[in-house]
Amino acid sequence: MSDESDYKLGTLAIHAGQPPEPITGAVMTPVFQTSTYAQPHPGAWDWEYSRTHNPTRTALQECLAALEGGKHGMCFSSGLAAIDTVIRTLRPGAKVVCGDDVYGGTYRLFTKEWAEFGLEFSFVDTSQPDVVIPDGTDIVWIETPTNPLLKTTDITALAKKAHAAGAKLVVDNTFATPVNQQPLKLGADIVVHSTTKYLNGHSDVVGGVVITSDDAIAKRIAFLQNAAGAVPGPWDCFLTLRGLKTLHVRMDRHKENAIAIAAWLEERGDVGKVIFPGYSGMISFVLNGDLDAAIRFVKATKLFCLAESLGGVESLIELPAIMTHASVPPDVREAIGIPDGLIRLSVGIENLSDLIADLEMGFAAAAG
Ligand code: P1T
Repeated sequence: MSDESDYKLGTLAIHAGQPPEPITGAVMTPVFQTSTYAQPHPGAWDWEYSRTHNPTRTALQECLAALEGGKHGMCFSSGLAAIDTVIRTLRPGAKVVCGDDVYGGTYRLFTKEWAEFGLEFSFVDTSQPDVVIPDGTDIVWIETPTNPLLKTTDITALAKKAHAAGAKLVVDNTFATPVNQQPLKLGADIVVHSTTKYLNGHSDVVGGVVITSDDAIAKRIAFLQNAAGAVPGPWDCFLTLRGLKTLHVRMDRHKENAIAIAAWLEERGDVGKVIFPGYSGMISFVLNGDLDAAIRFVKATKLFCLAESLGGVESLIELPAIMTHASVPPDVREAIGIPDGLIRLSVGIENLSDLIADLEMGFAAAAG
């Protein structure tokens, strides 16, 4: 294709990394459902083995890198596999400063697994402008907005502090998506995503990606992608590419619905607190009432399906303390302000009036 760097995000989502297939001219990137490739001569190959390279995966990687304004993209079999691979580049004694409100599975991987291998993790609220990054830190790891409290961090300011301390800044951009923020352009060194969420957008694939413009980091991640092998299959890459094509359109509608629902929640007397950063489709709120009322609420909605995950076209509802963040110990949850009754909504792209009527059923059930 012509110079992709000139294209806007919606065009890149549909075209980047996806020229027509050269043999047949197929407009859609085929599913190269093969584990291996014929070699014309021993050891002479363009394509060797699908753990190392697969054309469907390459198309997805190039498209995702383009969307984040990065040079290199490496896809993984889940968001956590992508996160694990970035941490795997560290060595015992390395220091990671992590945002204090991150996905429960990320917290679990860091504290229950990697801490056992001599990596040191500390958790701080990076949304505070006066946050200090100690010298000698290797990685600063953030989500912005965070999961589930939707706190936001000034990426540009934090990147400067991280670099002054000798650290790389990693941003998990799953909640915002490149439609709303492109961390590499703001100074971050690495972006990770659970592509399971908004990027694929249809709740039918689990996947992840690491994106960077730093050649040395990319070389190391690509080595580990092949050496450790947590790669996605070609069919999952195809589905994710297909989902990506509508990312910009979906995100507009998620935002439109979420703005209206957040405003509607704010007006209600039976809601204690509404957290909504103003974009994307994620809203967290605290119901006036006890945990049982919150449980009645999440069981009563129909369109808002009671399920973990987020970012699909369909609306989801969940209780982080019992579900996505159950692996964060209760005292830690309390310290960072995740009440047991916090309800997290992933607002989908259904019709707004139906979603509001559905939430009304939740409020009626909560009131008992
Ligand atoms: O589920 P997986 O594709 O492995 O991605 C893990 C992950 C990474 N980063 C963020 C910000 C996430 O929210 C997740 C997964 N989150 C959920 C399943 C959830 O319901 O919050």
